[in-house]
Amino acid sequence: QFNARSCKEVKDKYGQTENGLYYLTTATGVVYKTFCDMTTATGVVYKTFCDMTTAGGSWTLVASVHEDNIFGMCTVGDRWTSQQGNNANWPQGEGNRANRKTFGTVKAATDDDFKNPGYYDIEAEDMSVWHLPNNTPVNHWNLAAIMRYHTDRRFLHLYGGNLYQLFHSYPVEYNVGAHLSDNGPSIPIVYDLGDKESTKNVYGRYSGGEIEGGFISFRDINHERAATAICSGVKPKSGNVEHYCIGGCGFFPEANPLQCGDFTGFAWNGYGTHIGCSASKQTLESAVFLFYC
Ligand code: KO2
Ligand code: CA
Ligand code: CA
Repeated sequence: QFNARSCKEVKDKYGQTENGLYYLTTATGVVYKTFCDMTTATGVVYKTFCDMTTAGGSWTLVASVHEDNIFGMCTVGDRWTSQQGNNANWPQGEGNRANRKTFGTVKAATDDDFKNPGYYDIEAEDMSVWHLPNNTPVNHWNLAAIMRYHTDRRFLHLYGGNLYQLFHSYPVEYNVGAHLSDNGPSIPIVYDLGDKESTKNVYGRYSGGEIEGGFISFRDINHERAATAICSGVKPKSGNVEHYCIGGCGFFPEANPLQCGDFTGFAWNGYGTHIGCSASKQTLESAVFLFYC
C-alpha cells in the first residue's frame, strides 16, 4: 500500500506500471484545534482502478454512470440525476456532480453507479472515458470497452482541476440557461477505441444530425431548459440533448417524466431500437467510466 493521491503518483512515486486496483489516499489536511495547536488529519483511503497505459498516462477511475432501469424515470439508482422524481422544485436533483458524497465500489463500477473521493480530491489535467458493457468484471475491462477516448489539452486546468470544481462553475440545474447559448465547455478528444463516425452510431440515428463527434461536452441544456452533465464523445448542435447526454438536473419538462434519469431520454423511441432518438441497446446497457490524469 502506497501513500498516493492518484494513479499518477502510484506510477511516478512508486514505479507501479500494472493496470489494476490500487489503494489511494486523499490529501492530508491540517486540523486546527486552537490557533496554536494543530494536528495533521489523515486522508481517506479508498480502492480504485488505475489505467497505467493509455497514451502513456496514469489514469485514475473516479466515477461511473450506470443506468439500472431506463424506465425508472428519476427513481432509485438515478444518482447522477434525481432519485426523488422529476420535480421542478428540486432543480439540481441529487447534486452529486458537485458534492463530496461517494457511492458504489470499484468492482461493481459496471453494475451500478460509482463515485469515489478522487472525484473531488485529485487535481487533474485531462480526462479519459470508457464505455463498458454492464456487469463486466474488472479483469475484462481492457478488452470489453466499446468506446474509449481521452483529452490531451490539459483542459481541467481551466476549470479548477476536476469535475467537482467544473460543475460548481457550471451547475447542472433546471432553468439555469438556454440551449446552446448557455452550454458549458466542449473539449476535443483523441480516440483510443472508435472514431467520430462510430460515435454517432452510439446514439439514435435522428440524433446523429444534431451532434458532432470528437468532443466531450459539459453542462448542455435542452430546449426546455433542463441541463445535463456530460455528452460523451459529442458536441450538441441543437437542443434535444436528452438523447445523447447523461446525468442531469432534477426536472425535465418535456413529456414529464419520460426524460428524467441517468441516461435521460435514451429510449425515447423504444428500448435499444437505435431508431429515431433511441440509442443502441449496447449503449443503453453500458456504463460510462470517468478517469482523471
Ligand atoms: C418525436 O418523438 C419528436 O420528438 C421531439 C422531441 C425529442 O427530443 O423534442 C419533438 O417533440 C418532435 O416534434 C417529435 O415529436 O422528434 C426522433 C424524434 C424527435 O417524433
Ligand atoms: Ca444510475
Ligand atoms: Ca426534445
